[in-house]
Amino acid sequence: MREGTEVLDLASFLEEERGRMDRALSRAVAQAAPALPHGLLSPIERGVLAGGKRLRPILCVSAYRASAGARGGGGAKAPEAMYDLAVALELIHAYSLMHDDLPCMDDAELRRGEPTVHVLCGERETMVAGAALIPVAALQAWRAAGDLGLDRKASEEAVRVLTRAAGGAGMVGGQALDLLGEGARLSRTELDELHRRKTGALLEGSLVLGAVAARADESIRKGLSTFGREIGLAFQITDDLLDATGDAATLGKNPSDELMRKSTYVSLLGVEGARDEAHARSRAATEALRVAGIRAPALEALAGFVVSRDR
Ligand code: GRG
Repeated sequence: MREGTEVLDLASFLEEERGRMDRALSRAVAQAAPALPHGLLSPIERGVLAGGKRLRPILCVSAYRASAGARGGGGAKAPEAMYDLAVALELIHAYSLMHDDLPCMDDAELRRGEPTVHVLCGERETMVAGAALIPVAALQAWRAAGDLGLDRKASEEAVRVLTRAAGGAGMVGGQALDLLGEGARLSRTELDELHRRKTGALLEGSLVLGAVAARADESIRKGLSTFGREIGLAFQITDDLLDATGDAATLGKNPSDELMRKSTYVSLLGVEGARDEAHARSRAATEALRVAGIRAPALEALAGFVVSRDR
C-alpha cells in the first residue's frame, strides 16, 4: 500500500498490516518469554498470537504515517520499531479480552471462532497471564519508543498515552462502570460515557500514540484524537449491532448482550437508529481529519471499515 496513492485497496492493506503486526507480536512475546514462569507462556501465546483484526495497532501506524505526511514525509514507510510500539496496544487489548471472557466476567467460551483462553489453559492461569501482559505492554512501549529514536520526553509521553488509555480513566474504568450498571437501564449519556472509556479510550489512544511517535504538532494530534473518539463510538455501536443481528459462525463468538440484559445502542436506538448513528460517527471521524488538514486515505478507509465489518 502506498499512502500517497488516491485509491486504497483496503483488503490487501489490512492483510499486509496484519501480517506485520503478527510478526511484531511474535517478537514481543519472544522478548518477554525468558522472564516469565513457564506456565504463563501458553495462555499468553494463545491470547496474543491467535488471531484478531489488529485494528488498534493498524490505526496507530496509520496515524503515524498521516502525521509524518502532514510534516512533509508523506508516503514514507513506517519503520519496524513503529510496529513494535503499536503492538503494545494489542498486548493491552489481548489481556482485556482474556479477562473479559473469564467465568467471573462475561463467561464466554468462544472467541475468534476458537475456545477462549481459560477454556484451553485454565482460569487461574489466564487471570495471571492477562495481568502479566500489562507491564509487558508498558515495557514494550518504552523499549520501542527508544528504538524509534524518540527522546526521553516523547518516550515518556508514549507510555503515558498507552497507560492512561488502559487505566481507570479509560478501559478499566469503563469496565468498572459496566459492572456497576449491570441490570440498570442506562441513558444515552451514561452509555456514551461507559463506552468512551471501555472501548473508546484504547482506540482513541491508538491514534494519539501514532501522533506522539511522529512528533506531530498539537493541531494534528487534536484532529487524530477527535477521529479516534468518533470511530471509538462507531466501533462500539457496530459491535452492539453485530451482537444483536449476527450469528456465532460469522462473529466467531456467541452473542451475549440480550442474555446478559445489557444496555446497548440497539436497545436504546433500535437497529435502524443504531446503524444511522454508527455511520454518522464514522462520517464525523472523517470530517475531523478534513478540519485538521490531515490527508490520510488509510484512516478514511478504516473509518468505513469500522462500521462495515461483519465480525
Ligand atoms: C481488571 C477484571 C479486569 C478487567 C480488565 C476486561 C477489561 C478490563 C476490560 C474490558 C474491555 C473490553 C473487553 C472491551 C470490549 C472491547 C471490544 C468491543 C472488543 C472487541 O474488539 P475487536 O473486535 O476484537 O477489535 P479482535 O478479535 O478483532 O481483536
